[in-house]
Amino acid sequence: MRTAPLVVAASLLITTGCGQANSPPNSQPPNAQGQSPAFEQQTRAPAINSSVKLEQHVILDGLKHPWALAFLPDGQLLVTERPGRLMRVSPSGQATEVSGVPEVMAQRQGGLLDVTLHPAFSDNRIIYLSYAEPRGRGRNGTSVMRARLADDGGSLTDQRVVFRQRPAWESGLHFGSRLVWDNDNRLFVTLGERGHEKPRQLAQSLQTHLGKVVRINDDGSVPTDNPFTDRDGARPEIWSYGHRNLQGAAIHPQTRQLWTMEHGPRGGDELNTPQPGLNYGWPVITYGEDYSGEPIGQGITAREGMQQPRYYWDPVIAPGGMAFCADNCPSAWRGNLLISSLNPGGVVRLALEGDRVTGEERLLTGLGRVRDLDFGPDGNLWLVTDSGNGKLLRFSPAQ
Ligand SMILES: [Ca+2]
Repeated sequence: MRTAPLVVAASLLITTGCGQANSPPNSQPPNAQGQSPAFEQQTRAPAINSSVKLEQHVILDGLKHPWALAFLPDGQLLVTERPGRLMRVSPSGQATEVSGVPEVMAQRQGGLLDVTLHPAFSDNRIIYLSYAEPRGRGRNGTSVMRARLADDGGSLTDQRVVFRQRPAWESGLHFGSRLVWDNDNRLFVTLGERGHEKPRQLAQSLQTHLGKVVRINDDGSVPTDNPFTDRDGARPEIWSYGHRNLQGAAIHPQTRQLWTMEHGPRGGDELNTPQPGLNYGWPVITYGEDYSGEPIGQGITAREGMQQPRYYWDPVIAPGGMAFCADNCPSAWRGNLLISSLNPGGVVRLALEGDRVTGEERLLTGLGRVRDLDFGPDGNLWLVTDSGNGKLLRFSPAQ
């Protein structure tokens, strides 16, 4: 157990939509040449500008590569740090380490990743953690642990691993792994395809969990209405497939549909609304190109039976977490989707009409790498920056 020094909240007024903290979206040429969107405004939607005045509060600094944040009902937050710490943080920045987290493979992109509360947390105090789990012989894979947060908030008890991505792989790349609950208290887990050439192909194989969205019950069992429960040889946890590395997921506040963000190749980040049983194309179809400059596969962007992304970015935004602005967030952003960006950094705001993107704004780009964000019960925008001196920041509407 460790108590971090109280950080005096430092405030700074930022007006979004103008000044140096922002840059116009879509001002750079695409990486991949000769590719065309499948429909109008599938990429490079018109630039929009909300000019919301925000006050920045530094709640905590000195965090080691924070990956995720989650709000507790008492107003405190849980924050994961990728090297393997779970912190409980008061709104004023008093931080205490929570003991009992799983052993993690803390190398490259691996480590302690997402955290979410059980839908009935107020009654059962159960939380879920996703992480890169060492599986022996140099291999690892994404796993999900459920555990009870002790009444004093200082430790985890009753730990149980409820999901293991299979097969394990010798890789430090592409773990996913955002955790979100659907309307029926089933848990979506987003899973990467482990990054290398061989496992990449397995994003198309229903016999593996690589490059998939899976859906499980709160005890890890398989919901009977999952799409592949009757398919011979298919992993029954699979919800959708053909994904690359999804680190963002959220449930739409009105439609209650799952929305996801995934890291594509150079020039191919995607926004999707994954439907049960459907194929999202990776690595057969994709926008963008390999980091070597070579095409991915045959270099095609569309094929029958494979779903188009709702929206894509070339150049990329390197998306982390995402959150919808529902009812108590800044009114200029109502109904919008906010996405954290690792590169170029800051926050990407999308205006939506149904599931179509109608406008894009880049906010707070001066922050650098932002790994996760969410709107708090206070309606403020909270986020964590990804570095060895990572920060937990709160942005309130300026008075
Ligand atoms: Ca895709």
